[in-house]
Amino acid sequence: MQNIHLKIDGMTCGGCANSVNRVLREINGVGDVQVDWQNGTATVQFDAAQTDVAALVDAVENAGFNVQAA
Ligand code: 9UX
Repeated sequence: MQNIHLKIDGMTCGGCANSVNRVLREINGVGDVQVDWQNGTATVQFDAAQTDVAALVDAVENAGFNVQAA
């Protein structure tokens, strides 16, 4: 497992953080997810054999947020 940090714009309450958390956890290979909506960041643990950073970024984008790997 490895960790990636994401910079996420557009999270304005804890519900947004829950949404981001959910879409990331739905991805096979994702382990621990920590989302901080006030700082606009997320740390995602994932298995590089099962998924990749692009898939994580796409999932968050599809949930309606602007995101980039940080
Ligand atoms: Mo809070 Mo976020 O009411 O999509 S859930 S702004």
